[in-house]
Amino acid sequence: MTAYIDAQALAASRRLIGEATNIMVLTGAGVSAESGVPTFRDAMTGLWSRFNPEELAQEDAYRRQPALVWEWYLHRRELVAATDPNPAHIALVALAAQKAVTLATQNVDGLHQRAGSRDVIELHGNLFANKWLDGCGRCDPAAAVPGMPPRCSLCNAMMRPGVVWFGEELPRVARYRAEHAAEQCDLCIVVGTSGLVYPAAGLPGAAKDHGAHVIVVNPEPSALDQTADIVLRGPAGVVLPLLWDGVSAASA
Ligand code: BJW
Repeated sequence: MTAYIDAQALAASRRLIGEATNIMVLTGAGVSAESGVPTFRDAMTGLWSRFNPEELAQEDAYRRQPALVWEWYLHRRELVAATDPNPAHIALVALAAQKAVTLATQNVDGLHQRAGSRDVIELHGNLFANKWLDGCGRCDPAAAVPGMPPRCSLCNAMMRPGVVWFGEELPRVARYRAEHAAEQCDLCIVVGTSGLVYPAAGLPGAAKDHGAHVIVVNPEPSALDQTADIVLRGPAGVVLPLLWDGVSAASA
């Protein structure tokens, strides 16, 4: 299964990881693919096959069709709840035990945290969190009126998932922490993202501009390949465990 991963690129990556003192990891949907979570831009299946996720993940879509979009999120919550972290998530926990690592994820699935990663920077929020759309300030989730979606019993505001939709600002602390990590790191490892969505996709470039090396792990070409010093073509669950395996030896 690993035969097609370039051995020289792997060895060079191990060397960079061994030498690094401050590593930033940026993950995207591909890191959870081997857990069975479809990537964001994978074609949706079953009942959802006629919808485009980019069109559903917007406030406008929610205002127009709240029941439909809420149901999509409930479906995804169920799907993710039935999955487990895979060897890629677990390898990142092992790396953080050996090196100073800041982990920023675009994923909303919480699988890094379930694997044991701490202080994960969630750039796009969390699938299992709720907040209010146009709430009155006194909205109480415990007193929400059940429905599709649930509503505030006081002002009738709609509950919405605590994720970042297109056109919305990223959580400020998360964005600040990620930008700071990108500027401070000496190695940025980018795993399983198409690199199409900003501002997250700008982080590896910022790291490079500040002198860091960049490694991209992805079985397919991505928009961030051109920023990378090394591209490792392979699934994260195979590539990452091979990389950390070499950390101690390279550091010695
Ligand atoms: C594997 C694998 C395996 C498969 N192993 N790999 C600059 C330029 C152009 C546009 C913009 C810009 N700045 C901002 C914008 C607009 C917009 C944007 O970027 N649009 C582009 C699409 C053009 N950005 C925004 O709107 C952001 N907000 C913003 O900028 O606000 C400004 C503002 C300031 C002040 C006030 C108000 C506003 C917000 C972006 C929010 C993104 N949200 C989503 C949805 C989250 C909720 C949900 O999940 O429903 O986040 S969109 C979606 O894309 C999701 C993802 O986190 C994100 C990134 O996707 P990702 O992770 O890369 O997944 P995929 O599917 O694209 O790729 C998977 C990859 O895995 C592939 O490469 C596979 O090959 C690979 N893979 N198997 C490793 N086994």
